[in-house]
Amino acid sequence: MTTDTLTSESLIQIEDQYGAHNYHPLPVVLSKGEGVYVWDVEGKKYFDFLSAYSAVNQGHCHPRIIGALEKQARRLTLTSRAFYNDKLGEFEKFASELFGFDKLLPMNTGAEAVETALKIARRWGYEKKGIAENEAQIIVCKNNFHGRTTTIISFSNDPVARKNFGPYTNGFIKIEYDNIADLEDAIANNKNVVAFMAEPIQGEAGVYVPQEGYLAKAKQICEENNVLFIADEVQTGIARTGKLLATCGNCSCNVSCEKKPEVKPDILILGKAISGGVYPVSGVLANNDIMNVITPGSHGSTFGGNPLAAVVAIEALKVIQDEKLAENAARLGEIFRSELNAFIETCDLVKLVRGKGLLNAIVINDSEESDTAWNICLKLRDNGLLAKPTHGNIIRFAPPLVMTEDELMECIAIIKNTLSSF
Ligand code: IF1
Repeated sequence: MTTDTLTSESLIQIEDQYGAHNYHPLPVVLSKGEGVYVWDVEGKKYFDFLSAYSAVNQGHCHPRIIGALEKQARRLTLTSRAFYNDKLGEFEKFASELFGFDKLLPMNTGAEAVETALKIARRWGYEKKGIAENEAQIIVCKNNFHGRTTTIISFSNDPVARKNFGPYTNGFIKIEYDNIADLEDAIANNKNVVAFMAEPIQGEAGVYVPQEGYLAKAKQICEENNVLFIADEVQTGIARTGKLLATCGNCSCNVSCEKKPEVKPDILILGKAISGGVYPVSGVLANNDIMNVITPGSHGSTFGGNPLAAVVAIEALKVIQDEKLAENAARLGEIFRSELNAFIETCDLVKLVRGKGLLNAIVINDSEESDTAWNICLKLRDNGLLAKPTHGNIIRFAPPLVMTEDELMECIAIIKNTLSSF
């Protein structure tokens, strides 16, 4: 029995039998992707409106990124960091200069990069800020999503992500997102705070965009209290929200934007689309006074900084710049939200639409426990568009940033027709 003759149904059954049940995917089995499109095993074509959770911002199987992958894959894929390789330095230089930091620490998954940032912040707290050993506190936001490791879910308040995975890692203080007073209080009441970590937009929580100026004010409070500001841009970064970075400090990218150095994080976490979804690549960027607390042998990973990841990431970042994907995301995002806002005036089913660039979501006018959002996604699938609810009644819409205006208008029509049919 070879899988290329199997139907979607039989492939789902095989996964059900032999695969751990750690996901509940929408029932569609994809076998091909190109740009904004994916095809299922029966050959049906869909618009991808999730982009693998914002990992394929450059579109599926971008030829330039695949070309870089193929060329390097025939030369050298992995050396480990026991030896140097000829691509890592180029990637570290390219990324450090593009995002405006002294150094990059390369890892593989977003969660590993988040863990790396937490370790750097803690060690910086002990060795530079003089916090007593093992007393470091890191402030995080309620309804955060930073990954699935034991430490990261230790500061999650999502019972599904946390239940029965204890004992949990200590040293985290939870505050309300988008609440400056909470941040000020947490810092004032805890002398051992070394860092504040936040997503510039809370993706999994339902694409919560904080009020204008929140990040800048948070950064300023951190600066005044010698607390590191850590931005988790694994999902919001790499042009997804209409700028190279959602925090968009004074980096050197060529995306035309007002330079707002006050929002520049002390530690920047990237993942997902830094590789265009072609290969697991993540990383942490910081300046020397912070990054140099990492000394030989104090952190690493087998695949972190491998030459294949390096060339794929360089090409994926160049595609973002060359194809002006941040500008495209900004422009199409405006169209998307204005079209959907006009539509929901006439549709009781949707309470609101929110987002930035091409990271958007609609809130369905039903309870979190209802399966309305799920059923809408099933109907969207039947109508040729793939999306998935985040929490209960919220559907995230995040197409690849290479989408054209015509394609977007086609998707908006599918969404409107589907919602109207409920
Ligand atoms: C799942 C969510 C999105 C992230 C931020 C770190 C990570 C993620 C801001 C960890 C990963 C992924 C993980 C995936 C689903 C997806 C997700 F729904 F879980 F929350 F995108 F919103 N920081 N997000 O969004 O990166 O280790 O996965 O490479 O775990 O179900 P990772």
